[in-house]
Amino acid sequence: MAAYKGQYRFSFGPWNISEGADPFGPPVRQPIPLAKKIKLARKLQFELVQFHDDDVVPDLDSKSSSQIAKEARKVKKMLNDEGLEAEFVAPRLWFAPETIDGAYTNNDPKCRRYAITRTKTAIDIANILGTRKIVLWLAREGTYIRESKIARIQVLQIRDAINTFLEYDPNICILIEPKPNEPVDSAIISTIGHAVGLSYMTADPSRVGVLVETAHSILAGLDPSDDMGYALAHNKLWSVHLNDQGGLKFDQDKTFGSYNLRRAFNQVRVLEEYGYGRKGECVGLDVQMMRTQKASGNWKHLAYSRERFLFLLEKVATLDRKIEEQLIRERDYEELDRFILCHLMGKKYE
Ligand code: GLO
Ligand code: MG
Repeated sequence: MAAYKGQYRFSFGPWNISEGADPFGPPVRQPIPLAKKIKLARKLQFELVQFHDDDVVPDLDSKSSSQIAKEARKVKKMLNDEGLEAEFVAPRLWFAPETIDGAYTNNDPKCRRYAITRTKTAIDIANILGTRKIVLWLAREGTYIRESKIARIQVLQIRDAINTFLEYDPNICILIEPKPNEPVDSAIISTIGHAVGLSYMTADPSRVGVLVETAHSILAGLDPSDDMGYALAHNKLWSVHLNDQGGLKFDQDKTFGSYNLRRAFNQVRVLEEYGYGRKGECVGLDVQMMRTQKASGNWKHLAYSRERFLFLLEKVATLDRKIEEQLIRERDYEELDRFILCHLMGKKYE
């Protein structure tokens, strides 16, 4: 298939410009106000912003619905003023005391009710920001010890929660963002296969899709471009979180392509060649700068992830398909391996 140079729209979330706290140390940079982050997005040539519900309205749980609507409208105005759009809203279901042991799958029915109500508020915020996309990163839907919950029940609890949201707002789409572990030991919807399977169990599978995050696929021991291909084959790849990850460690959210350029190339390639972005899907980044980074350089991980995506797009467009096809026909994969590496390294192949 001939490479098609698509039009891509990029996005990131306010949490991608962080203060650098980790479980072993305090913040190392001053917090940046949302309005400044939104301006920076514009400056870095991003066109959309991703949000948690409480990125839009801080301390959400303590506010009335009219106060929430008022604050959300202010953020919508900030976006409008910069010519930006919201890509999605994600309910943050892992901070409140009610979500200590899970949200939709909490063993306590009161806590499950909290999670449903909180998600409906996130949907209301999404409507004010003008996006139909709701991302569910199912952070604590899983177990710290196996015996505390039963997978057979948890799956159906998540399905029922999703059905409630589909009914609550007939316009929204749900994007499931799976991750195999962290913060829980074992997540119940741990891979893209699980998420796609779950989407078909819901009341309206045409409104339930997935978001593939590079690091999450790698943490599951899978190849992110294969996960993207799988979701594309189901017409369910509605967003991505590009970043990078050095194997089975904590979730590193490194700058796209910084660990494994070839793996990044294959992600760009599958997106470019199979129509991603042509229906308005975004190239979302979920990258974190290194803790060592000084505040003055707090934009580099974002700008350079975008730059690398565009660079790899060129690599996709200039790959000599005839040589590739011939090597595949000859089943000479050792030679194909060398051909791809020469191409990525900018070496003449002969
Ligand atoms: C963490 C997730 C997280 C989500 C975000 C949006 O591992 O990647 O960053 O993407 O909360 O739902
Ligand atoms: Mg993510």
